[in-house]
Amino acid sequence: MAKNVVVVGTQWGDEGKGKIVDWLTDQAQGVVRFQGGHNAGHTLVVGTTEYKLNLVPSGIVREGVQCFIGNGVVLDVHHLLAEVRGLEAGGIKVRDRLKISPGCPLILGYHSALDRAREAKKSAGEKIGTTGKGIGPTYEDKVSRRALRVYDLFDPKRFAEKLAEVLDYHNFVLTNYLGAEPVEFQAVFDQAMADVEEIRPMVTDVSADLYAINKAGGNLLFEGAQGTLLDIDHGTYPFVTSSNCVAGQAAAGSGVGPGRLHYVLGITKAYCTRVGGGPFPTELDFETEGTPGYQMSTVGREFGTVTGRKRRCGWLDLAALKRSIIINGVSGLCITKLDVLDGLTELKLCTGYMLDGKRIDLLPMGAEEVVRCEPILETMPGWSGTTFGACTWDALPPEARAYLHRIEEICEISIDVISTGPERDETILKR
Ligand code: 2SA
Ligand code: MG
Repeated sequence: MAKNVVVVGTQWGDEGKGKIVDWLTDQAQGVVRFQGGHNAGHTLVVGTTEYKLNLVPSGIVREGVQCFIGNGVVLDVHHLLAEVRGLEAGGIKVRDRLKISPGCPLILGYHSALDRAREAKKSAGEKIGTTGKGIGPTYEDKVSRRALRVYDLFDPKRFAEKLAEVLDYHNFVLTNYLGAEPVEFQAVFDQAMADVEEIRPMVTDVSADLYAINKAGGNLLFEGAQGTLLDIDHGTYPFVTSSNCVAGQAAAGSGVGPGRLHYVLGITKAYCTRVGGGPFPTELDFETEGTPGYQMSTVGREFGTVTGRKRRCGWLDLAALKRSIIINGVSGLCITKLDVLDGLTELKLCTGYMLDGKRIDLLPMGAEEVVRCEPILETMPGWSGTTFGACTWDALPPEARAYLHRIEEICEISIDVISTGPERDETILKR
């Protein structure tokens, strides 16, 4: 029987989902993106080659695997085609393996203009720190039913009419409210039309295709982007992205019924990072040499893949992780980048918070309360040996095993996979 697996980030993104999706793709016939857009940055290492993907599902580096961009993804066609060409120049066949839903809302020039102008207008403490790719404004258009979608590209007359109307509205906002320059109709229209013939052969009925793969006994992998704590509903609102990043979105964002999601793998980095604004209860100083935060930042090479921004770093937050496990229905965890903690004399785990004088065990909803959370930290001994590249559970130092066991105990979940390096074989399958 087909088995469909959803891979989601349980933190603020950058948990190392790309590597795990690539590793699991060995067992899958289709890999599906179901939310987000080219704000995602997924890095994979295969042999000596490093791939950085934004829109193309991480399954693409395995020959023969079909890759799908579901209706839940907001699509910058121009960016996608550049990514496709880049991969093809590196010898990877993409076009006959990549399928795109006709229902994806299009990211067009005015979306990034709006995104950047909105951020510029905010005061320092209010800034979300978006990637500036137009993600939020495109989801706004989708929800307010004025978005142009992929299928609109194939009817230029209708496309032009809709574009004129929507641009009229957005240019009013850009010039009158945001104090920015208007966006020219012709430039947006011409660029969209220039991409039409290249994208057309890749557009298919994704929901039906995924159903057919399952019917033939094939397995699907759903590749989440960003992370649960950036989810538009459940994250640290308003410091979130504009899509649902939780596992349930795999169904709505691709047209697969929720009964066909069989296992949810929650990807959790052995510490926490966050890029952009918003509360982060376990945040550490990551700029002073010799501190644990500095080690996370430098050894972990914590820079945004899309924007190059330095990621903020902190201890693993189990009160936040527990919240993620609940809302995703996580079946098992995969701990990544354990090796980054190698050599620290002691480690801390956040087991709950003090909020307004009371102890709580779960991350509360929305930024306002999270800002007031004081983490309750439990100290554990570090390990002196290395975990880098370990391929078996027994090869891990006892203190590393104790750290992992403590996570399982507090979160009442099993760790099924441990990633100890970027390469495919630097992975421990625990159960
Ligand atoms: P947006 O652009 O509207 O989605 O930004 C809203 C918030 O979501 C965060 N966000 C991310 N956080 C971590 N990783 C992401 N992808 C890139 C990466 C980010 C980068 O893999 O490193 O390169 O900076 C990602 N995408 C969005 C964002 O920081 C805002 O806090
Ligand atoms: Mg990333």
